Amino acid sequence: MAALLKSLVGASEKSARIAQLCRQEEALFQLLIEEKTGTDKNKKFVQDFKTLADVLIQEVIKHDVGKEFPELRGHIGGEESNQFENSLGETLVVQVCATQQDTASLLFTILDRNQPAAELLAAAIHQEVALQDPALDAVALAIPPERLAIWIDPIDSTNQYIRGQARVAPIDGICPSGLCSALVLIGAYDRSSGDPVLGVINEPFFREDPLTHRWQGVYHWGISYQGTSLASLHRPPLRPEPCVVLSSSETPAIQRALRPLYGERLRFASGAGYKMLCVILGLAEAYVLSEGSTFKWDSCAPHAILRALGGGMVDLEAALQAWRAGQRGALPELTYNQPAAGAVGAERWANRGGLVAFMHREHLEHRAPWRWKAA
Ligand code: 2IP
Ligand code: CA
Ligand code: CA
Repeated sequence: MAALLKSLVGASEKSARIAQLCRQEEALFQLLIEEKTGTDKNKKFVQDFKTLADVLIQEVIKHDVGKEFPELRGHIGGEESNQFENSLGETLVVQVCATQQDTASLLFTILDRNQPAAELLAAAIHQEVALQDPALDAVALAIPPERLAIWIDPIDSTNQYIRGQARVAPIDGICPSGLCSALVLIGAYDRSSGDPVLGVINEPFFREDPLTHRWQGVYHWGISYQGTSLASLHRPPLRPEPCVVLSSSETPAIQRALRPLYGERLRFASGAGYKMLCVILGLAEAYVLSEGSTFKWDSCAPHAILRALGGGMVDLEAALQAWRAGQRGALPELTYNQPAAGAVGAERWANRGGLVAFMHREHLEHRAPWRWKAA
């Protein structure tokens, strides 16, 4: 298990470096920011490049983890497909090739013959990531990889990633927007039960070094399997004045329903993964989302960490239905192995009933959806 955990953390570190590189290296940065000043053609190309950063990172994770754990091949899914349409309308398959040079040649054709960009990315894709983390080495828990499958969100909060605001003032520790909400999310779940088992959240833009202006990242992980829980973080306490974090596009009805319970302590932030991380870190007691705008790849990793720390993530609609039917026992936690019936495309994997992420069950009981007057 330690080997799989290390492999996923290593893959998240490599992903974070690629995400940082695209913002730090001039040749790549230009591709990202052209959107603000460029012509229509550039706009289209930048649109492509955003997608390319996502697609590439997902392929790197798939490649590296699949190489180490052949049992997982064919069971690693994510937000992106590896079919990528370039600015000329050609469909190309993005993949990690056998050598750095081959990858660079493939990227050269994808990136409109931009050699410096292709070489920088290929070098980052083929680099070795050495982890020095005694806490990871100490993990000894055997979970057969053939029982697991993986969901990847290569970059969550892509809009904030592209916008790239480095200095956004946090409100009680929570940044309403900015680069800090761009995260790499890798979650493993049990193929047969669908329960989340292992999660890694990487924050590539955790801190900017004041001298070098280079970004420093940080990662968090958690495992919850058959009664054993391990995590890189401690369970945060339930504060006497809890707060809830919401999407800035959350419906007015939900905001009105929550006001009596949280008073002024309603916080707003970008990024579904970031809001879940806020609950994991104890910056918010809950994240409530009333719409089906997140997907399995958004919630799997944070959910696994929440469970490792004694929290959870429930389907909001199912929770309301259960309450109305008088069932107050087991909570309808999200699961990860079944596509939504009748849906097509990405929608198959949407968390269609909305969700509530929480750390303390007693908090959920006291301020739960069933106590919302207007909901
Ligand atoms: C998005 C991203 C958005 C979020 C949306 C996710 O994923 O996390 O920020 O909306 O639900 O699907 P909001 O910020 O309103 O919570 P991606 O960036 O990967 O498309
Ligand atoms: Ca996402
Ligand atoms: Ca994404």
